[in-house]
Amino acid sequence: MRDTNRKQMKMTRHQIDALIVEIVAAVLLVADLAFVYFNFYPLYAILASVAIYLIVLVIILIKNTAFKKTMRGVAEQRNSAFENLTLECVRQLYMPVIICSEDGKVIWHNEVMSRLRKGLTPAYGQFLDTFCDATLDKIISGEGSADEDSKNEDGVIVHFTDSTHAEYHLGKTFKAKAYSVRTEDEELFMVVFREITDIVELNKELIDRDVVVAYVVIDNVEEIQKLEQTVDSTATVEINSILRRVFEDELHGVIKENGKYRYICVFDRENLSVLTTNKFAFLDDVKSASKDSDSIPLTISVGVGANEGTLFEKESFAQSALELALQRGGDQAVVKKNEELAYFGGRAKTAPKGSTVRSRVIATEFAQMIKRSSNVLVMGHKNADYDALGSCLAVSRIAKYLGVKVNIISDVNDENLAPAFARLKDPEYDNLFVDAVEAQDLLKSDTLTVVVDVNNIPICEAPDVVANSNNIVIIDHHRKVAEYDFKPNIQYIEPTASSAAELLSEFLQQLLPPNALPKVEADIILSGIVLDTKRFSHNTGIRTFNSALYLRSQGADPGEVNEMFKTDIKDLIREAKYENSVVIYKSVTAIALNDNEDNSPLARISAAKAADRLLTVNGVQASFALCKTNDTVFISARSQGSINVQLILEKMGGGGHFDAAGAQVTASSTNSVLKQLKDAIDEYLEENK
Ligand SMILES: [Mn+2]
Repeated sequence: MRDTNRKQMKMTRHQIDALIVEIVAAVLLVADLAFVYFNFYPLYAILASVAIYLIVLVIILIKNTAFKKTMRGVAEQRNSAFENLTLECVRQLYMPVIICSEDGKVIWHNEVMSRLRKGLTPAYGQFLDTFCDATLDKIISGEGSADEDSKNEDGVIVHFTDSTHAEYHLGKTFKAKAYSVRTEDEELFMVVFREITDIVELNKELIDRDVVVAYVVIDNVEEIQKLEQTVDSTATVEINSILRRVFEDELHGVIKENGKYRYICVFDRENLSVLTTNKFAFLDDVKSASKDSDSIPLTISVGVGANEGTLFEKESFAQSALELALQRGGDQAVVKKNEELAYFGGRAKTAPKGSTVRSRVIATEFAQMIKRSSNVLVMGHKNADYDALGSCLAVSRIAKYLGVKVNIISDVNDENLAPAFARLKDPEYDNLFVDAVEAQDLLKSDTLTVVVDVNNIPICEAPDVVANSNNIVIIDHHRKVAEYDFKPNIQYIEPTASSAAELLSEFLQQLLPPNALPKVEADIILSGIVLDTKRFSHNTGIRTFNSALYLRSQGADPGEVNEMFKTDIKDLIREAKYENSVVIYKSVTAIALNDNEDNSPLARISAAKAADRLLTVNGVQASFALCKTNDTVFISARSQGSINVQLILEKMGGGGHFDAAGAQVTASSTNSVLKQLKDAIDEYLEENK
């Protein structure tokens, strides 16, 4: 580029010279003309001047041509020197180089290329793709390049494919890149092959020899300690030696203690298959390390980070795999490889999915407590509902399975539970239900008393029985209201669970063999979940569906469960009384009144149902149903989740949950209570602006 510029500049200077010469010649000519004209004949003057002008022109022409010739000569000399040099470089280059025509025919190749294709030289006139696994077009476009981002930058991976002389290039990998070379009349391509065999092999070896990181924890130590059991120290020693055997002797890796009951392990990726093919069998060895049958067996969870990448990335993968193993209930291994997850639950049986470590540990402890007792008494709350009854039945089934005598304290004449009791016709249930008085007679020093679906002892079915018991277990899903003046042996209170039936279903799943739960019990337990979740629309989590799935697998029939929820005509009329009096208050709450109710225990239930139904009205975030019987007004409140009805009714002496609460007020008319309620709502909305 710069060369041509300079050339152009010189030519211009030369033209200026010529111009000056021409001007001088013209001046001379005019002077000469004037001289001759005045001294001789005009004809001579014209002839002489034309002659002089012609001579000048010839001189200029000759000068110009000579200059151009010289310049061309210099340029030509330089070009041929460069061409020779370039060709020599390419020829001697250690990399194979081929020059092809546009259609991929070999025109020229260097010596390295001929050495590479020994005995086949020259390949002139052959098409590139007859001895190479890529066409010229593919190499030019960079298509199929290993790295899509650096398309055509780095070249295309190719192999020489001539089978007759395979031994000279077998297994060698090249990256080919094409450069366009333009001559005057055609476009040629110079293809340069860069050998990357070593890099490919090294990369493969690196991946093979790549390490994986694993975390191992003894997952139930904390839960065991919460139950005030001591951790079996001989078992922990035994587990330690099992882990060393597996990770050091079998996997030839490294294992280091990384906190209490927690280990970090590093081993070669090629050994990971040792673990996966026997499905982490050592999980079972660990479980049997706790030989003392009286204690809860220690179990471990394993998280393996088997992704490619830095050690740091692998460690964080191992960490998240471990968390997943723990969330899924522990006693299992999770291998995380990029987006892929593999679960291993030991050989003996698969770990129950969805439930927590806590659920599993407590179920085991609960079963052991039942086994140590002479008999079991189980009860729900006063005015029991399906959740309470279903949970009682679940506990009784566990006790029966473990061979321990069991009774449920319940009012068999409760109208509200009639559809359920109507189903328990089997003689097996004849002597199962007792009242609070009978229960007192059954209470012995080694009786286990189980309270389900309630944790506030004064409102349970038989508070006196609880007060006189030595061994108490409380299983509930309501938030804990108060501390106890006694110490329950097990306190399993999980406010995140939808229902007590959900928690007990997990226990059944863990403690009972498949198909040991009678269909009728599965139906009633499922009805408990259906009731408390308002048909799976409230407080429903993964564990809720997991429990429902289990109950369904044991024969629970949603259709028959639905039958139990059917209202009779009296209920319908009772509930209809609310409908005429609905008012929307403060645009987000709905209030309904029922002024003339008979003094039936069903009155409160009708209020609850009315409040439930009001919540289905568009825009209503909280609902209140007021029901008057004699001198008492019952209030049932429900919330969609944004307004805390518990706080509102607490202002009126009531209580309950965030989304379901109740109160009873002594009053002669609903109107005065309505006024109080509106004040409470105002106050709450003011406080929670
Ligand atoms: Mn409940």
